[in-house]
Amino acid sequence: MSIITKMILNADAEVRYLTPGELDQINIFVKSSQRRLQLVQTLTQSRDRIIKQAGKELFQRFPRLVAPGGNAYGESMTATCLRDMDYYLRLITYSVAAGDTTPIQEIGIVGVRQMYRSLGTPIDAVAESVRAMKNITTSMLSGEDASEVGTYFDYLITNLQ
Ligand SMILES: CCC1=C(C)/C(=C/C2=NC(=C\c3[nH]c(/C=C4\NC(=O)[C@H](C)[C@H]4CC)c(C)c3CCC(=O)O)/C(CCC(=O)O)=C2C)NC1=O
Repeated sequence: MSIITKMILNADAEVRYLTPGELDQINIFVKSSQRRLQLVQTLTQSRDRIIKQAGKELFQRFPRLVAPGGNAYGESMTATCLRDMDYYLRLITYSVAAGDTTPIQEIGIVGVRQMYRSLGTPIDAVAESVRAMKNITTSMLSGEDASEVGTYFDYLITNLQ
């Protein structure tokens, strides 16, 4: 759901027209679209580097994850862990495109706690992997791009803890 869809649903639920404040928000969203799409492109192009580096930092910090008995132990489990990180980075790009946290929330947060519990995956370590991706990503960017993408990473991290 984009920020515009969300506003329309909210207004319709209250059987009212869009307010001047909402129109202002749409205006800001539309004006920033070129920058945001460029940002999505940058993140998409850098995904391998971001995930590889963040994975390295995660396993250095929590070596027990990849030690015998750890949830990401063994080549295929480690690859699945990195794949989950890729999933989350992809959801971040959806939210940057939509200007809204809904994609992260609906695809990546609802039900995920229970799922990771049943897999024996420590969710705090998943949150840590997202934090590592955030640090790498924001260090590649500047200004509005860094702060915007940082907001979505923070939203995800908070909801994974
Ligand atoms: C886009 C929404 C979405 C998410 C989030 C998702 C996650 C997801 N991660 C899974 C497994 C897994 N996830 C991990 C991840 C990790 N283990 C660790 O120790 C680390 C902390 C962490 C990496 C940061 C691992 C190792 C498995 C395999 C566990 C197993 O098979 O026992 C599985 C089980 C099925 C499978 O292996 O594919 C799902 C569904 N799938 C989705 O469609």
